[in-house]
Amino acid sequence: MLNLNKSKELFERAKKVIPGGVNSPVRAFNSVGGTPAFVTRGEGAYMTDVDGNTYIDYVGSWGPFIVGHAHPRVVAAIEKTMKVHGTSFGAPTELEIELAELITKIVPSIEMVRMVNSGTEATMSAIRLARGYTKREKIIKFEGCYHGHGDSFLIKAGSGALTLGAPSSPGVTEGTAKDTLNATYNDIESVRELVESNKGNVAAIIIEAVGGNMGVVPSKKEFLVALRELCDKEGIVLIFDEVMTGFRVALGGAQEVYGITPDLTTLGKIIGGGLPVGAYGGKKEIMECISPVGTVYQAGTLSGNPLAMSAGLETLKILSEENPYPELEKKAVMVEEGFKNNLQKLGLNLCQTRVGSMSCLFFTDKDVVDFETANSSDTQKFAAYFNGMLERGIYLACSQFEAMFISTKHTEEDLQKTIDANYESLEIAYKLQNA
Ligand code: KE4
Repeated sequence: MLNLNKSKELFERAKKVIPGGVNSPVRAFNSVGGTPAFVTRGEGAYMTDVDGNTYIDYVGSWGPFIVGHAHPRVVAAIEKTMKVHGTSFGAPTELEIELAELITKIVPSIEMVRMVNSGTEATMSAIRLARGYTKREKIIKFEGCYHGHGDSFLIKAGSGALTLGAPSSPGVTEGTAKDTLNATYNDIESVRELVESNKGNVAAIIIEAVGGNMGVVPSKKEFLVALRELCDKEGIVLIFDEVMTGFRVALGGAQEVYGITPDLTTLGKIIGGGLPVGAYGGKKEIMECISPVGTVYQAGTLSGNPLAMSAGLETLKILSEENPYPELEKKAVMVEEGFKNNLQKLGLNLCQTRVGSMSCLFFTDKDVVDFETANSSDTQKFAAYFNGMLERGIYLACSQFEAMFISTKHTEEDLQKTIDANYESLEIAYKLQNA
């Protein structure tokens, strides 16, 4: 049994002053049971908790740490900015230009980009921009996709909203909800029906080209092609929410993997290198509708602050210079094959999905292609598996409806240890232990 005594004490203390003891709901371990480990150190592929337990980390702060926790170059960049310049001025700085220039160089569809402080701010701003640009009201999202906690998105949402049983959140008014239409992922007919029944009034379609918030659910290429064609035909703004996939599944994100050009892209996680950064960008013609050039308003006290810019800039420089994607692919294939062999040995038929270094093991024998099939997973068995892995020093996302992230810092030894732990934890989850 893991010694989590100090975490237990801290959790009780936290719950007195923070709702659920956490500052983001999914962290509370509600869907897997037990006490969340309170972390005191992250380094490379590892995290250590207050009781001294060290884990191989496959959450990476929910995606940002593709080059590992506390990468020496990122730490040095943050230290330099803090010591030489400062943390925030509320005035323009050269660092913002550098990060914007690098993003627009790496992602050709992004001609201009605006920095914000989270993925939620990025997606909220992108749909406001699309509505202002098209003068239309409705947005189409996909059931099971998660675009942050903006009111317009908390209708049949994924991630923590799904995990904690409130995909459509209380507090979102009817007035807001009526302008959000939900289609079925990978089902172009469901999109066409909504477009037809709201002819001329759909401002944007927003999609995670690789769903990462109902577990990992890749979209089908032909679906995205049809989506692009439909948006072109109907004058709808196509928004790729690449907060999770940006710089993750390829340097150029999911749009590079699929070869589809969105009109707007939202970013987050990796572009902050572990500090709070989000961004939205795309066609100049659309982006110039944003204040102060245009009249669509969006602002932020700490947007583009030099401290966060330096962490994100250094992370993207490392990814651009080192091109770790072939290596990440090899590591991810090793884990996928190892899990597959374990499943065969145990006589289990579970669905694995993966795009690049983000993957998911679904506790269902269905082929997971959308929210409904993802939701057929046995979350009780996932919880038993999760705790088996945690006991063995493997830190996974504490929900069936999240992703497993491999970083440049995971070693082959780490991966083999994970594969071995996967075998034993599946035995526990399915009560297959040899007598
Ligand atoms: P943030 O506001 O949490 O920075 O980003 C929201 C967001 C937007 N779009 C996508 C595709 C996302 O995955 C996210 C946030 N992802 C979740 C993890 N699935 C954040 C973890 C959490 O909520 O604690």
